Amino acid sequence: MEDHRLRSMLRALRSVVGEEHVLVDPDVVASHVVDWTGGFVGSSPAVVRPGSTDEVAEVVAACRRDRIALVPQGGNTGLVGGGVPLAGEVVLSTSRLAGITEVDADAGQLTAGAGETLAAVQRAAAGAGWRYGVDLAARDSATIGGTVATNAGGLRVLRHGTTRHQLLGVEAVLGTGDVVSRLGGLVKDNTGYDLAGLLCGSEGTLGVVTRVRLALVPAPGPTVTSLIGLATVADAVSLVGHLRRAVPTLEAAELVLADGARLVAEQTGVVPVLDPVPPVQVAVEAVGPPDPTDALAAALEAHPGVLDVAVATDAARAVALWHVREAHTEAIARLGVPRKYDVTVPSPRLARFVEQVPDLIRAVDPDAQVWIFGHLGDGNLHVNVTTPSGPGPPRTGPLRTGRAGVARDAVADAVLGRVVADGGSVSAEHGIGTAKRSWLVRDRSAGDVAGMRAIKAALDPDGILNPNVLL
Ligand code: FAD
Ligand code: 2HG
Ligand code: ZN
Repeated sequence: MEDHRLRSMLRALRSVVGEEHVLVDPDVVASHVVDWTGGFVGSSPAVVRPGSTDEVAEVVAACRRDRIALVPQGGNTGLVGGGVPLAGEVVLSTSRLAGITEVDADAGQLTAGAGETLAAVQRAAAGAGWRYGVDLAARDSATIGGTVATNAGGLRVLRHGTTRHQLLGVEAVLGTGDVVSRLGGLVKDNTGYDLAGLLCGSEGTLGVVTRVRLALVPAPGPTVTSLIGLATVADAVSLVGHLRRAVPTLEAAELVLADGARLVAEQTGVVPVLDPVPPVQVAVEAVGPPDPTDALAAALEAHPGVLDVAVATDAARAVALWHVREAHTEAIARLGVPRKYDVTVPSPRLARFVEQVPDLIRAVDPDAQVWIFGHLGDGNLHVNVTTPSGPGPPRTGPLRTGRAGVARDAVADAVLGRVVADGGSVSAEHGIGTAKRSWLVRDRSAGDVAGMRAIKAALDPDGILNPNVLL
């Protein structure tokens, strides 16, 4: 950006949010221009931290006037490069839009600022005798606004659905600068387009979410967590189908494979709970009332193919059982920058996919190490690929789209091509971001994409919101 344009932009931003909330110190800005994996690195002249919805609206209006692009950023835990300013955009941090402003214990709802962490929302829900239905390992850093922007999934989708299913309303500033706000918590509200549902999963491309109204679920009673050892993924798929029928309060059913379990043990020094490590493990959790422990035990007894079982009925032991699943992302990150493919595969094809994908990957990258784990209960697999020789260079600029500009990536072709052929989704829960932008047109129809472009043009006519993401 030319000097005079930069100076005038900084002046405009400072006049809205105050000098101390326009960060320009390169050491401070540095942590905002790289993603959690280290695979996407950008640059930015400034990080602006508005403290209210009105300030967000003024920032967006000022940027629109001067055609300056913004990248909304919450906890920066996203895994598809969507919060990284790859082309020198200004970062709009939601860190000052925090706070739980209302908890309605009778309705089982709360209102939170977009910058509040998921963990804080979970605590506020528990404090009111309820639970927030979404949970994921990045809970202490991921913001509630980020989870809405990405329609985050996580560990309890099987029972409670994705973030979209908890969302009753949002307040947001659109790319036009207009503020939309519907936070009354009406469960039934058929007054036209569902803007909250539209903004959910829009990855910061249509508006900046500033506050959200969330529905809560009943607090859990007695809880049982179990790690189940099996011989094959096909056995695991069939077991989960069986458990869903036999234990209706099943909340989670998560897949772990033996090499991932061993990696977690090596990298974290924590001895595996199931030892010897079985080829496949499924971590399940069910909640009461009534106490689901006996129903789970009976269901496991009746099912062939179960090799080993560990059970926890207290919270500390449950954390120990969950470790092998939850520590995967961290353990893989210690090997270097991974390539991540977050996909849904239809249930009848899932076992074959897990069996065949490592060979498909190694056919194009013989040195690749392949790690597969994920949310078996909803068919969401995480395929992570690392290379012993270390990662390639990080992505430092936006991907050009259009046939000629699409960078060929043989590993992505192998994994995502197979997903599309199997009738799955190239993004289950992390979003398209910048990482899978070229794959949108291969997954969604031309009509779908045209519809999305029309929505983008209407709500962000100058294309100033997250220009390197999604479309
Ligand atoms: P960011 O990373 O800051 O941003 C993500 C995207 O949302 C960007 O496109 C950004 O521009 C946009 N955005 C952020 N805030 C706003 C806002 N207020 N308004 C508009 N746009 C906004 N994800 C899952 O779905 N399930 C999991 O199980 C899961 N587990 C994870 C475990 C680990 C260890 C890690 C590191 C990540 C995991 N994630 C998971 C990914 C990540 O935590 C989620 O995508 C989360 O929703 C991102 O929230 P954030 O606040 O960090 O968003
Ligand atoms: C999980 O389910 C997250 O643990 C992260 O979605 C997945 O690291 C990944 O690929
Ligand atoms: Zn996940």
